[in-house]
Amino acid sequence: MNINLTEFKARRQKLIASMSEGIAIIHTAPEVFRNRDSHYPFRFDSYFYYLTGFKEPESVVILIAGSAPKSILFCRDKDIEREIWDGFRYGADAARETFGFDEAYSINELDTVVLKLLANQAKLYFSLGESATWDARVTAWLNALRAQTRSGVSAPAEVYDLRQLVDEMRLYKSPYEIDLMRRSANIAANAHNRAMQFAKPNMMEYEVEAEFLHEFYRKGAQAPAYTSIVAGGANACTLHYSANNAKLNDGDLLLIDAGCELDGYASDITRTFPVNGKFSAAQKDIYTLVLTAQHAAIAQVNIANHWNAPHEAALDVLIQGFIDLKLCKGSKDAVLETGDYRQFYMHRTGHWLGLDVHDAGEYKAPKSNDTPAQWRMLEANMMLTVEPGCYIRPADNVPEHFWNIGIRIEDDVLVTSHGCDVLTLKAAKSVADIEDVMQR
Ligand SMILES: [Mn+2]
Repeated sequence: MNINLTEFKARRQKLIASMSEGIAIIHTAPEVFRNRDSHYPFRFDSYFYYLTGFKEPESVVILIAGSAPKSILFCRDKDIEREIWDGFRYGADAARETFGFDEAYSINELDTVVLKLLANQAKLYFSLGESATWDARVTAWLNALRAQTRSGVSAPAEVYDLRQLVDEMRLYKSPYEIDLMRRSANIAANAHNRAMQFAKPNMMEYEVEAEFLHEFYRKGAQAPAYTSIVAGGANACTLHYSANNAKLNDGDLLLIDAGCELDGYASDITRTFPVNGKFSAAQKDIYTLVLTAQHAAIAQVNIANHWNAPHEAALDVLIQGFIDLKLCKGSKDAVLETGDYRQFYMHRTGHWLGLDVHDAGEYKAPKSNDTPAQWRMLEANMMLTVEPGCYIRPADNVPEHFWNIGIRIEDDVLVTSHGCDVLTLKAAKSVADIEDVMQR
């Protein structure tokens, strides 16, 4: 296995530098039973993975800041008997060497070693509240140290949320991360094109979903980045539709929100296309509106703008369109003010993207006591999605030819020093390109 040692070491060093003093404890995710003897596929914790590159369950990394900085891994023992059943494990020694830690121990030694490491540290960085099990375990360690006060041992007096420091780091993607995310985006974009070529009237939604799994796995992605939404016709108006078990009707649209995870990094793409390969007039009206809104939003992704500028641009286009198409009544300002547009567009226009599909990072700049929080400025190497949509459920105030049209168009966008870079352009998007791909 090829580990980018420099990358992961640099992340740990950067976090240690921003801690300035104290100790950080970061555990990976628990294994979860699906049913008797059978686990859900294991997915490491994103914070733990970000700092280690280590994918095995039952692992903890401890970082020590200050005059003698150190990174220490705790992991499962080498165990030939277990490896016969479950597969390869590094064991402490090989993991230390391969992943570039200063020290490594068996996870079975954590409770004893951690007390020595925690003793007399001023600050503890930990994701308090993330896991009740770990909260209790860390609390027990702190109490064990407090019980030794009379022998001159002290427990950390201050506990900080580790995530605040790491979230800021995760928000800015390194060249290594950008390269991975480009590859993740490419796999997903090709899968969307594949689905457009595959889908036909009278197929089931899950048949199209299977095309995504096929394309993801054969290109080396380890998993879908989230539960794929494959929503034909009216199902597209259910934002988090996941049943994927209905028939695709001639004349309906098919909305697919699907992306993959490659070495931990997510892609997140939505495309909407006609099941029979040809947009109807009403479908084309709404599709063109959403696409225009998306173009307007993407045009706002640059370092001169704050986080909310793309959303505001999309909303401006959508509201004008809703008025023109007689979906909303009144002036643009009035529709914005009353929020009447929410009948058709009820979500925001994007989110950060990275290890998590809804990635870590604040959307507003830290507030001080006297100024309210402001949307943070976009900066180079931030990665976000741009995904306006329009969902029209049957209603008395809606022209009937628009009923059950649900459309979302979503791309993954990197903020650059001179504008932005859309990573997912390969997935057909214009009416002409979609109809063309579907002909082939
Ligand atoms: Mn998304």
